[in-house]
Amino acid sequence: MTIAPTIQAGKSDEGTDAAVVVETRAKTRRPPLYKVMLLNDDYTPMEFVVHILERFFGMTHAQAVEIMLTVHKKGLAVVGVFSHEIAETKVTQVMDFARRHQHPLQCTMERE
Ligand code: TYC
Repeated sequence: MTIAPTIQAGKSDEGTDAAVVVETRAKTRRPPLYKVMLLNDDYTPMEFVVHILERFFGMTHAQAVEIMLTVHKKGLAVVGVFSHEIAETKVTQVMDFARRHQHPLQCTMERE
């Protein structure tokens, strides 16, 4: 957190033009992050999910296989954490791609 000094003009009844430096704590708030998750289903082919993880989430083939198997066994997995806008884009890309290939794959986001 940075400290931003502000300058306040001296009050007129002080009979001086001296400036006063006031240390003010900057109110910076980190933007919220969102988990993007893939959900398991019984129909989407494993290779298709692996392809999605490589294509939209920049995973290596080995990483993608590992995460796909986690989703397959546990029911879901977090595949990335992003700003709201990027998370929404990822969800849309995955859902559009799955729909175009007629797979029921579901991708959702949730505030961290
Ligand atoms: N359960 C699917 C199968 O056995 C594979 C799968 C994995 C589907 C991950 C969706 O998000 C998913 N073909």
